[in-house]
Amino acid sequence: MATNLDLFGEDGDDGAAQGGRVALGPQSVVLRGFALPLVDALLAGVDAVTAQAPFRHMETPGGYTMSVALTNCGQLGWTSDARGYRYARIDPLSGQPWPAMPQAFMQLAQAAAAEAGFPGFEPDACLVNRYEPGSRLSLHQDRNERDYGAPIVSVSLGMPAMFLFGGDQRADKASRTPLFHGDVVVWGGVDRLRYHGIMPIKDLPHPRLGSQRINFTIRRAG
Ligand code: MD3
Ligand code: FE
Repeated sequence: MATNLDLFGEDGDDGAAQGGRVALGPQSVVLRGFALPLVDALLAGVDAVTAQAPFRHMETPGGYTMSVALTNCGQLGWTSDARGYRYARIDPLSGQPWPAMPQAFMQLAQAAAAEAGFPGFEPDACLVNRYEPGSRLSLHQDRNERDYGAPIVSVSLGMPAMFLFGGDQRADKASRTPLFHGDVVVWGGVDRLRYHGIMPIKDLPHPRLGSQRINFTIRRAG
């Protein structure tokens, strides 16, 4: 019997059922459904953040507009413009500090990090991404954070996405793993600088969030 959801056809490993643990690499793991008990509080947190710092499409240094819309909360927020990528204390749109990190984000991130073998995680930044059908994130590394010793915790809500996980070089072959509403992924250690991305999002409307996917990544940036 096929027990796993097969939303993506033949070439994806849909992983374990809800509640499972799927290793993506030596020090990265998908915690299926780990965020489900906290979804109400997490969505209230996203609403509180975006009321103060709305989603916006940033420009890349190369002159493109990102298809993913983003915002931030916490002491530091990731921004991109013609001058480059960086973390900043002030939201360039409002001229104000980024909204505080909701308590539920912090609580979930610390619990997930500990569960994945990274106790004592003290995040200071959270990048919130919003995908609409067709939005994608091309292969990249996350290297604007000061200390690569800290893990990154990611929470997926809404429509599913196909996550691409490559190696330490852009040309390394990437594996594909679907991420579903409520999944939490923790990346650290030897996997921290691996290339990764998100394939164009299919329009499979989610009962709670409609035609969007929200992903937020909780980090130690400073
Ligand atoms: C693997 N976001 O915001 S989360 C990003 O679903 C980003 O929105 C994707 O890549 C998303 O930078 C993927 C997963 C993620 C985040 C950081 C990583 C995977 C990572 C850092 C190192 C290795
Ligand atoms: Fe990334």
